[in-house]
Amino acid sequence: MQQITEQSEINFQSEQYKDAYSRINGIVIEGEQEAYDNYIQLAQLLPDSKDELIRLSKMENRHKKGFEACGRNLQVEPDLEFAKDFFSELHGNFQTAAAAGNVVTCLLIQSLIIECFAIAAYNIYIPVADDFARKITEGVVKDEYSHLNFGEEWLKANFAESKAELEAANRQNLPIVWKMLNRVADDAEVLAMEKDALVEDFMIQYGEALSNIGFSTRDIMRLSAYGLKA
Ligand code: Y39
Ligand code: FE
Ligand code: FE
Ligand code: FE
Repeated sequence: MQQITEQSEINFQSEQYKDAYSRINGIVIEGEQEAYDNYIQLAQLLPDSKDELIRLSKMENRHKKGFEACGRNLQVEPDLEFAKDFFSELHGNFQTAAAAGNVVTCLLIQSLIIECFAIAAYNIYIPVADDFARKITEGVVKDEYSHLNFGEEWLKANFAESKAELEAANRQNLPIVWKMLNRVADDAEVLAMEKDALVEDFMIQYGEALSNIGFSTRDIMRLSAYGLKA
């Protein structure tokens, strides 16, 4: 496939690659750190699932260490300041929801939106990654599917009571994902990650998740359309 050709053309040591990598690596390190924090907060909000959520938080901490090693391997300094700003809107919405006890919104933000974003990004990255980062990312993406699955199962079990809050949280947060994707598209392209492929993979994961939770095809179309207006 085309990716094989592209991969052989990638110079992981070029200044252009390392410059773009400093921001993308910063995003994944900060993202994993925030995911760790979010699962600890979710453990407090959902005492019945506390042990499971603490287990997920520990996986996020391992992911962070793995991606820090990827940056070191390429001699790249992650741009964590950029990354904090990159996540600030979703971060703020999660904190507001957590403070209000809106656990459904917290789950939509972390376990659906952010996990689907991670799965899409890691799936698209794996074929074009350097050998070291590919091995790390292959291990990480398997875990991310299990995190998405936690959110799906909980929301499926509580679908009727969660539906209205999910709709509102989707409307509030999905447009933010498109802004984030647009913001990172040029750097992703330098890493041979195509924006169209990221969007496609995200929409497939997110649509499947909404379907597994109990939304109809018609609902999924309507919910997905909020992103497009960003
Ligand atoms: O659950 C998780 O581990 C998610 C926090 C990690 C988010 C990773 C976000 C990846 C976006 C990278 C964008 C590259 C195009
Ligand atoms: Fe993770
Ligand atoms: Fe995760
Ligand atoms: Fe390309």
